[in-house]
Amino acid sequence: MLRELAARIDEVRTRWEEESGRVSSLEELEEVRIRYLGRKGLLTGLFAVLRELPPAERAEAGRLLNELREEVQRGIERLRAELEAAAEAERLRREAYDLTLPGIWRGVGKLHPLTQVRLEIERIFMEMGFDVATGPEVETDYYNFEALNIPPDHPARDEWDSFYIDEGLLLRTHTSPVQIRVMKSRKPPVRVICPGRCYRRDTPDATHFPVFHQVELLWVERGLTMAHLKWIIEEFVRQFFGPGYEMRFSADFFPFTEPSAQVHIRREGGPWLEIMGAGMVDPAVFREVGYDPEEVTGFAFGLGIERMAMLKYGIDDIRLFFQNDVRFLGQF
Ligand code: FA5
Repeated sequence: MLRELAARIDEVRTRWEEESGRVSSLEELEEVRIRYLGRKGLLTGLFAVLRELPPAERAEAGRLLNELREEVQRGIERLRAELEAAAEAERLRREAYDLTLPGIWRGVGKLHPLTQVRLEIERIFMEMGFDVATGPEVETDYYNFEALNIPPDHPARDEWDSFYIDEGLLLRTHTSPVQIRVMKSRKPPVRVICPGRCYRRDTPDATHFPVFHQVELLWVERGLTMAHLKWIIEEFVRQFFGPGYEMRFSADFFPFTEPSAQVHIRREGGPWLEIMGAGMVDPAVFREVGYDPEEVTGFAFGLGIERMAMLKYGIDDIRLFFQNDVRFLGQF
């Protein structure tokens, strides 16, 4: 009886050694465990036989059986540890970042050259003590023309022909209406710049576009003269362009300034380009906004941002700014 059981134990051991050697996953290991140690498992079956042995043989048979059971249990634990370690290593391998792969290039945006130039102009004047003010692009006829001493039939309206929204409402043709809005809301002294977009029925060419940008400047105080105006402009041009540029100051006419001037700039040897209109604020404008022209004087100018950018970067056609070609815009 004992010999018979011992032979079956050897059979089960041989089979176990063979089957456990083939286990390659935790699922298979669990199947093997159940087949040997489960409630109806091979070893459990042998323990049932044990109970049928004569008492004298039980102790020896029990020892043999327990030896096998421990062998199987240790084997299962070892295999489980190995398989879990392998699974963990595989998970780490799968989740690892490959630092040698090239990254995904998202590209970095840049400010439009007109924005860069506007910010530079604002910086220079803010350092000189000017505030920044803004006004609406959709303006009334009153602010765009009438308050600036341009009555309905004035010939200057041809030069500044606009896009009309309805009678009395239009897209502003310059930033000068912001002067009026500022003076009507503040007492002198006033020292502001007003950057913004303007619209005119101008046919596009190398130096004109129907949409463009200006920076208005207005300084009102006691005792200001044309000499102050000229100094401010010269100082600004010197800071903005640096050496290698020339400036030309000549007479002009605007209904809202008296006297009036225009300013041209060129790179040494290049063509002259008009950058601004300027002048001493006309007494009629001061009266319109409730300032006393006997008390204060002032000056103003309207500067074209596109023209400044063209001169600074050597761009010979204004239309390039509005074609939105990043190969062009990315250069600045
Ligand atoms: C004016 O607009 C006046 N408001 C300027 C002014 C302000 C004079 C305060 C006196 C006191 P003008 O039309 O010349 O003036 O325009 C001024 C500048 O705007 C020009 O020198 C030019 O640089 C720019 N500009 C005008 N029209 C265009 C256009 N169609 N495209 C690009 N730039 C333009």
